[in-house]
Amino acid sequence: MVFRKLPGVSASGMGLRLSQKFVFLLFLSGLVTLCFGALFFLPDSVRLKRIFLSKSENPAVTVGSDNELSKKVPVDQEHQRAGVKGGEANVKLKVSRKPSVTHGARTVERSVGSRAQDEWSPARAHEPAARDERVTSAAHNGQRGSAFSYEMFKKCLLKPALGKDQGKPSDSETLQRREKVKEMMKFAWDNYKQYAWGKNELRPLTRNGHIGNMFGGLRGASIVDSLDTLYIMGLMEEYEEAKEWVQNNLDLNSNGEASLFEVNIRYVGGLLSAFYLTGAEIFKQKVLELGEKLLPAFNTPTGIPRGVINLGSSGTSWSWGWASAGSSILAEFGTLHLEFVHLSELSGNPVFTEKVMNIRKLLNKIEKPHGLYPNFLSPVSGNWVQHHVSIGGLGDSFYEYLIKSYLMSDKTDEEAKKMYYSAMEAIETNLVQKSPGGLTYVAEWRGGILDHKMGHLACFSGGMIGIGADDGPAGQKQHYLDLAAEITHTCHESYSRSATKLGPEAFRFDGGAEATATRLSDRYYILRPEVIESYMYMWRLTHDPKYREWGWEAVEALEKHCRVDAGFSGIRDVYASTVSHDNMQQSFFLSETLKYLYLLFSDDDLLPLEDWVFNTEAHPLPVIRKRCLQEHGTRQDDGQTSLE
Ligand code: DMJ
Repeated sequence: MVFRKLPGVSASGMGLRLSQKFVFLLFLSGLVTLCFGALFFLPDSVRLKRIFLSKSENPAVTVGSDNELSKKVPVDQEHQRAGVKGGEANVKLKVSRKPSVTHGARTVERSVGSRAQDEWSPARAHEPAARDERVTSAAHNGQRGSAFSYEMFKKCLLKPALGKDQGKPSDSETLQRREKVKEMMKFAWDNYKQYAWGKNELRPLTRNGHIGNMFGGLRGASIVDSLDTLYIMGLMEEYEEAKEWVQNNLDLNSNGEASLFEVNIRYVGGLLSAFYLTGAEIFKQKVLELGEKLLPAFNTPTGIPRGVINLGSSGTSWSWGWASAGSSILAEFGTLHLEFVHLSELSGNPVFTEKVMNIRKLLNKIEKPHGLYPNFLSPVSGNWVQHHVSIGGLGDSFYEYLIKSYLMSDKTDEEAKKMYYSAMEAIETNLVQKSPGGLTYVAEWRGGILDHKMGHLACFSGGMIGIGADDGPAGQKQHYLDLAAEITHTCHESYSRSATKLGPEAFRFDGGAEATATRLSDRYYILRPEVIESYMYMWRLTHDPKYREWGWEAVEALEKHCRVDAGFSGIRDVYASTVSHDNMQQSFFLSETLKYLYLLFSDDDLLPLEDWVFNTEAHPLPVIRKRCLQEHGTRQDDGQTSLE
């Protein structure tokens, strides 16, 4: 007993008064808590941490279980959430750490018709190197199913991926505009290469690279995001450099904490589309390896993944600290379907499809207020956490993936179709508004109260509603096309009402505002694609020349205000005629903004919409024509990886 030796302290009760003992005990327990808490901030590799905080998995829990995790260990870490269709850029965030559990899953199957095509080869057009047809996926643990054949896949496309002449438009003005966009891509790429090679994004003012903390230690986000854009633009030298970097330098053995959503849409989406367009085996190998690393995120009581995952061997996952009560975000867990179905297609392993079908099953079953899907859901209880509904940030790409799942299934995924059109009906009834000035917009909904605001992110919805127009309830096609055109018009107004002719992050329809930002904090533009994305779809659907004109206005504005000496930069205030740059060339500028502009000025046969759906980062993924693939013998044991 250390106190016995202290001078003036007796052994019996140590001579301390009761209140002194209490203060001392309080101090002691505080010290112990502090030491224990400090363990969480040590790197995973520290032995002490592994001893005290073992990341053991919890036993399996079935879907819909309400069991709270007994081993929950809350701790906060700083995280940054940027560029999520469901979130704001450059906001410092906290995540709370929790252990994971496993859950059951289900296998589904689908069959479709198609037309074979074997007279073309995009791989041959742009990819002189011989393809390695080895099937690496079978070597992965726990995988079932047979080999994926790239040749067979190509036969099941209706049209050549790159069109007759790489989508070259016949009129000279459009061709010139397309060339301009290609030059912008080359400029953005060259500067990234010169100043930020291997980092995630370019900082064009300071001429250095940005790594950030969204990708869990993965590097080269701009490279992976650019592969398909370079390829379709015919920038083959640059594409080869990018491919070589993926081959030699894309290290997936990182041990950092990543956004599941961001890694999925940029890395998984980018690698998948690069593989489907080129047939280069390296992309398939990498994407299957990465896909497996994402699976532990689904180990929750409900199978709804958490937002943050450790890409290392622990596979531990967390919810974003800023999300109410440890919830998962609709736009994050609802934006995995397209990529995961393709991971199953390529690997022959049904587990990826099972994971996303399980999410869908829960969403289908759960009660929805007024038929709407709130943005926050508990991955533990499977219940909504609060009633904020938005087709912009936090909700957006969930709706996009419903209709695109249907289209990507060659229109066989009836469940996705039904969910999409019911959601649309609820959105129209509850959120779609007309401003006093006659602009149609989609408001946000907070427990029944409307917030008359539309985010830049929500502007993708013009294109989404447009591509969904064909397959809605009978007699609704024109209605949906009109709605799509009206929303796209409103988003264009948000651009044309600013000094720079670029749109703000959010614009409002209250207090006299009509499609303008009323708050200083909403005035920035970070090279986002959504408005241009809608122009591209609306052009393809209507061929109304105004969409190409609007796209060209955007090109001119980007050139004038965002182009700097060493790349492109976002701006802080679209209403200021003297701009202030944010020093960031976002990777989605190369993967989305410039790609959609290039497609807008190309013929429709470049990545035809009959064959390709774009993931939310604009990475084209092919429609899966199950029956055709079966007829051509793509697999021996079909049915393990598809939807019915
Ligand atoms: C991109 O990463 C994707 O479009 C995502 O869905 C939303 N945010 C950015 C672009 O704004």
